[in-house]
Amino acid sequence: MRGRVAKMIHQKCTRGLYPSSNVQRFEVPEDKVAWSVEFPEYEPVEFNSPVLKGKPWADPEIDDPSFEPKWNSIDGKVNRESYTKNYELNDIGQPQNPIGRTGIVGRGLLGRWGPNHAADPIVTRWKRNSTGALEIDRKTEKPILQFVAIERRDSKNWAIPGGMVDPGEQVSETLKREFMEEALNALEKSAEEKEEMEVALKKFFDRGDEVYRGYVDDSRNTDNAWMETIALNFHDEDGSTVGEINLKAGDDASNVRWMDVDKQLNLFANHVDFIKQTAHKRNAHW
Ligand code: RP5
Repeated sequence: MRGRVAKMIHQKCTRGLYPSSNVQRFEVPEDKVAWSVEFPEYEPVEFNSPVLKGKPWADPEIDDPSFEPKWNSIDGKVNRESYTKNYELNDIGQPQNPIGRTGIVGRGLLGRWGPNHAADPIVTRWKRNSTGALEIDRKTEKPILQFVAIERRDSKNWAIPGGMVDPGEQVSETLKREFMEEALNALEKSAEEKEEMEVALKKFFDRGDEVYRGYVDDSRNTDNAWMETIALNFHDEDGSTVGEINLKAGDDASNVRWMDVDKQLNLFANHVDFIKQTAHKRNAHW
């Protein structure tokens, strides 16, 4: 999987404005993305968002004497390993993006130098008509899958309701927690309601199929900080459990809904690749 992942990505972070800023990326032509290709004109600006200052979830500045990260390792509670390969450090000791140039140096909006680990829960059910029968696509003659999509509050893009793995947190926990926060508005529920939700979802989230593990083509990536994720598919075959749950957007999501899976989907980062893998795995319409 590793080689294929490296090839298909880096399309959303090589030109244009860096998100939530006026900072322009140095344009990187496709054939100059790889570090192994000479690009003497390359002079990207540095951007470290002020929102990172003093945040408990963010690393200190790279030259902070108290900062002694263990690169390419599990560093205490922080996973600094990359799913792609061992990344290198540049001549001032910053991790180097394993895929290549992004037109910007520093951390941008990302908390960690190097890999920033996320998890993406792909919750699916079959699309059904009013009688409960499966809806079949006329062209591909395959049943249509639906997944729970959220609209991100930051970019307004539709996306899988994923989120960052907290320090020391198990990925299986992140997957459930992010789904509950973004697609079920768990942060605004009472302790009792949350407990009920946990019980109802526990079994469902116990069994997931991994569809992706690797680098994410996220518009926040920089030459020294980037997103990586594990995406798991949780499928409700007869639509009787999560397929019937009451969705409500919360936390970083401004909207939530069941979305039909189709190759025309336009989603945040390279989430469409994860959905495509899911459709193939379930032998669904694509
Ligand atoms: C993407 O950003 C991941 O695939 C995941 O969906 C998301 C995590 O970042 P936040 O939603 O926490 O901003 O790269």
